[in-house]
Amino acid sequence: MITLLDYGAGNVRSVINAIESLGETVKIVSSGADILAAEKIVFPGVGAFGNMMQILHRKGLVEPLKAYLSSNRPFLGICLGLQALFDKSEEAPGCEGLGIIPGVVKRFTLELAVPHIGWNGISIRKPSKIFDQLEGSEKFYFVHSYYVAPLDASAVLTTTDYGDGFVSGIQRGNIIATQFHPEKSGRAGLRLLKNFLEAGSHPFLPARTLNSTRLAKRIIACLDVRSNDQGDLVVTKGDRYDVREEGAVRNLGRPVELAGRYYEEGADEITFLNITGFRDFPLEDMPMLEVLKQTSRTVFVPLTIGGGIRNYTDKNGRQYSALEVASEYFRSGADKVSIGSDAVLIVEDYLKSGVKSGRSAIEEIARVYGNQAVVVSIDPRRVYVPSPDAVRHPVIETRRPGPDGERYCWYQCTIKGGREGRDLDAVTLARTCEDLGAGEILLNCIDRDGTRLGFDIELINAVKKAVSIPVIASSGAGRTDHFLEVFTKTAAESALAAGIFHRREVPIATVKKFLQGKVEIRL
Ligand code: 1PR
Repeated sequence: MITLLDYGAGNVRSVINAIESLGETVKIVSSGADILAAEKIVFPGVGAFGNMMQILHRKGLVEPLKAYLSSNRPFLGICLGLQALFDKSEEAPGCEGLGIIPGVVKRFTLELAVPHIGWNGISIRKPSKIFDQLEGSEKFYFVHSYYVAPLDASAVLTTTDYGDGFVSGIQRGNIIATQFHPEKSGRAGLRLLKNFLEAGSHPFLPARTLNSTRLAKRIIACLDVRSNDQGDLVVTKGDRYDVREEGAVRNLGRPVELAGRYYEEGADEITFLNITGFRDFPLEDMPMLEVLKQTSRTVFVPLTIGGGIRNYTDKNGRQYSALEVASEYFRSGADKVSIGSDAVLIVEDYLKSGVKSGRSAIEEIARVYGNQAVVVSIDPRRVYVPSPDAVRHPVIETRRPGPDGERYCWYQCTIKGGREGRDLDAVTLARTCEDLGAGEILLNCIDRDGTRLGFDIELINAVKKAVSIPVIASSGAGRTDHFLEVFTKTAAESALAAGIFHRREVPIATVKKFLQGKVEIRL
C-alpha cells in the first residue's frame, strides 16, 4: 500500500495510474494521522510553492510530514514534492518550506526558454535503488521554472544541464525526490518508480553515467477530436481546418486507441483538441473527460487537452469558471490545458484596458496550477499586404510572395476554429499571453494545416523571437525532413503533427530515426 499525498492541485491521477499499473494500491492522505501511519509516501507536487505550503498548513499536514520524514521512512517527492523539502523558495518569499534538506529553491535566470519543459537526461552522482536496471542514458520529463540548491552536496543524487547545471534529484537515507516526473517519463520513469516501490533492491550505479545532458526536441502527436454526424467521438483531421470530405466529418480513428498507439511509437507528448469546444461545453461533453481518464491509465507521457476552456453558463443558469473546467480536466489526467479562442478575447480586453484583471482564464489557471500548465493555442492565418506600413500589426517580409506579388504579410489571429478573424496578430497575442502567465505556445497555421507542405518557418521565427516561453511548431508536416527544417531553421522546442501520423504515412519512430544524430531527441 502506497500513501499518496494529494494537496489538491494538479494532476495526481497520472501518478496514481502509474503506481497502479505497477500492481500497487494507493491510499490518498486525508489527515495527518494517515501520514504518521504510512509505510511509503509518494508526494507529487504540481503548481506553485506558496499555494502548496498554505494548503499543507491549512490541512494540518506540515507537522505530521516533518515527523514522517525525520523517521527516515521511504519517501518519494516529485517536482514540487522535491522543492517542498527545502527551507524556502524564491517563488514565495516569506513562506517557509519543510526545512528537511538545507537549502533554497531558485528561479532559472537563463537565455533559454523558461519553464524548462521536456525530456532531459540525468547525470547520476551516487548509487541508488531507484536506478536498478536503468542504463543511465535515459531521458526523463521535466517541467519547472524553479530548481533546488542544496547546501549539503552529499544529498545530491542527480544533476541535469539546462544552461547551467542544476540538481535534479536528491537522496538522503530513504528520502528520495526528483525534479522530473517519473510518472510522465514512459518506460524509464515506470522502472524508476517500480524500484522505489519495491522493497529490498540495493543501491545501483548504471553502467553509463552521463557527464552532461541535453534537452531533447519534442515530437508531439495531436488528435483533433469531435463528434461525427453519427454522434461518435472520433479523431478527425482538417485540410486548412476543413474537416469534412464530401460532406462528412473525416474519421481517422478512436481517440484512446490512437493515443495508445502514439505512446508505443515514441511520442514525447500527446495533445487532444476538442475542436468544437467553442460551441459545446466540455463539462457536458463527458466523453472528452472519459477519453482523458482512459488514456491516462496506459499512456505515461504528458497529455495536453484543449477546446472550450473558458467561463460558461449552462442552460440552468449555473456559472462555471474556466478554472473549474480546467480543474476537471486535470483531475481526469491532463497535465496541461490549451486555451484557444478565449486567449484571443482575453488579450483584446487586456490591450484595450491596459489592466490585468487577474481573473482571466490564463491568469487564474496559471496561479493555481502553475504557468507550465497553461498552453495558448494560436490559429493564425497569413494576410498579405503591399507594404510594411499598410497595417498597424507587426509585418514580416516574406520569401513567399502573395497572389498579387505582395512581399509582406502579417498573421491574423482567429477564433472558433478559424471561423472568425480578429484585429489582432499572432506575435502580439503570444507576447501578451506570456505576460499574462502562459507557459507555452502551440503555434498552428491555418494555411499549412493538413497540406503536408512543411511548417511555416517565417511564422514560427516571428513568434519565437517575441517570447521566452517554449513554442510548439504545428501544421504542415509532410516528410521527415520537415522536422529537421523546423528544428534547424527556428528555435522551436517541439514540433507537432497529426495527419501523417494518423494515416501512417510517416510514423513517429521514422521521424526520430531520421533526426537521430542531427538534433537531440529522446529515443
Ligand atoms: O478555441 O479554446 O475552444 O480551442 C479549440 C482548439 O481546437 C484550438 O486549439 C484550435 O486550434 C483547434 N481547432 C479548432 N478547429 C479546428 C479545425 O481543424 N477545424 N484544429 C482545430 C486545429 C490544428 C492542429 C493540427 C495541426 C497539425 N488543429 O492542432 O493538429 O495543424 O496538422 P497536420 O500535421 O495534419 O498539418 P478553443
